[in-house]
Amino acid sequence: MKKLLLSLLILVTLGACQSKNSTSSEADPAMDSLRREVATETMRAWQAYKQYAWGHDALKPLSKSYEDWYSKPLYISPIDAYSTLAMMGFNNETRLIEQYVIDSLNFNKDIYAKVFEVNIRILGGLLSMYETTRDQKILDKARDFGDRLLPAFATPTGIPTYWVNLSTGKTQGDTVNVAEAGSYLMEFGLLSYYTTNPKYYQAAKKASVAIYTRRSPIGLPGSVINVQTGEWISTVSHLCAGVDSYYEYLYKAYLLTGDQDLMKIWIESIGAINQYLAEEHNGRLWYGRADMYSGLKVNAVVTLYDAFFPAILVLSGDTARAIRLQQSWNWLWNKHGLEPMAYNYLTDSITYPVYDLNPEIVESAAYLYHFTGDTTYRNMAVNYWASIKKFCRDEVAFHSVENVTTMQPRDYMPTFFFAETMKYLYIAFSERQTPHFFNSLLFTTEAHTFPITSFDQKLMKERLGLER
Ligand code: DMJ
Repeated sequence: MKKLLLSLLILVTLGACQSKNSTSSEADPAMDSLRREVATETMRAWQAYKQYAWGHDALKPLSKSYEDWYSKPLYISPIDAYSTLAMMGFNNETRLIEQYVIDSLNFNKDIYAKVFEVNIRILGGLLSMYETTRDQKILDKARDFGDRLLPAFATPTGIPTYWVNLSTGKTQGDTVNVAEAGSYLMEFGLLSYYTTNPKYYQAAKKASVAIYTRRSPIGLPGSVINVQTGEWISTVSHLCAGVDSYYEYLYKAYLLTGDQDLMKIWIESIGAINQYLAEEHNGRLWYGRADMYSGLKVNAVVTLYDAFFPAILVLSGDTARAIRLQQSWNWLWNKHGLEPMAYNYLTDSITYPVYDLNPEIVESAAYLYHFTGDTTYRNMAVNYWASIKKFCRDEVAFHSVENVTTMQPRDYMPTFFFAETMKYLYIAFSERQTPHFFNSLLFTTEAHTFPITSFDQKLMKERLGLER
């Protein structure tokens, strides 16, 4: 009897191990229930936003109030949340947002907005709304907003200033980081496609190419630049926060537009990244910081934003490095229960302990699961979701954390929690299909989605001004 029980136990354990790390695309009731839970929790947080912060930019869930980015609100949370609510099928809510955008949203506001941040959140969100609805009035809002951003690009280098006044078009801020300089190819490319006006894409491309042409002889850009002179303010090269989406958009915008120049820049860039920034430490792969001219490492501080990179690696075909890098980030997450904003992998110390409900590690787990079919990555997402519920869920929604070693709460729910974190969790727990999420949809850096097949490549070339 004992023997029989033992054999049964071994069989059950083996079965459990197999399902833990297997390659499967079969429906899994546990995942289905997690997916539904993510949708329910998204709706709970959304209802809290509506109750306590409607008409404003972001929810402060602990004080049950709101925070606006500027002296006048830009309605950032709903615009950012739209594509996630649409993916989850919350059609009453998406209609409500569409109506508000059409009836009440007016960008003619005398405020200086951060060009990078409002591009990825507001312009990206509006374009995804247009892709879903095909409502001309929404495209008009997106075009109006794009036109208000364009004056920022009228610099000698073509790299946008940090701020633009949405009403007057006046600009401020001559120093920007590389992400702020070169993360417009997707949104501006889409805007050119929909409006048939190449001026947006051409401005975005000029800015990204301006970074590329100022690379060092070994192929690395710096990280901070003067938009008037094109002089590097920081010659430290990395792919961490402040540079990340420049690289992300080279590859993703190539997929969107078919622009061969971007592919050429990407190939050269990824070669230099792997040669000079990659570093092994204690058997783990990291991407550190190096001097752009010598290629020598200057710093081993990484940021949780860098966890977007496994997603780009697997998307661009380098699954081996994607897996190794995801393992490093997963290790760091498990060390604390959530990831710290900045961490030094050589000294094994946290240099900035905040966790802001960021999506990147979940994003990469979702990509790896759907690309490889290996449930290891889906199980990573199960673990991330469990920690987020444990440490960040509150009475009405979810909040950031001041310090991942004490889990001290911070009274703020960033807009990308709706746009990205909840969307990538939902996708990680969704059944694999053919084609899967990441080869049927294009995701902007803020995870606004666009079906790949909805773009005619011949029209794309004409409308973006790629025909020579
Ligand atoms: C998002 O706003 C975007 O993904 C951006 O490119 C960098 N990361 C934040 C969220 O962490």
